[in-house]
Amino acid sequence: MNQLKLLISMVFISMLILSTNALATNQVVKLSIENMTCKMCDITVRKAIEKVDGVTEATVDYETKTAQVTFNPEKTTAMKIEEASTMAGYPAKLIKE
Ligand SMILES: [Cu+2]
Repeated sequence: MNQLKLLISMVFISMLILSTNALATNQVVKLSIENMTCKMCDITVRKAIEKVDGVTEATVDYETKTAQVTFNPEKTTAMKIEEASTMAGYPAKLIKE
């Protein structure tokens, strides 16, 4: 009986690991964005970030001067996303959490 329980929990744990790995293909980072002076700026920043190959989702918040970006770490890096925003005129910095 105990062995059965052990087996079930092992199967459960391996399933959990597999599903975590599937989710881990995408990474989410938060960036602080400088130079945004009006509501139009967040659209410009979002478009610049979305152009980066590997970015799947970007939301830019003008009020808090931050961006939340979801990307595939196999295709791009947080640094490239920072660069894209910076090149568009809005210096971005990764917020470490
Ligand atoms: Cu603006």
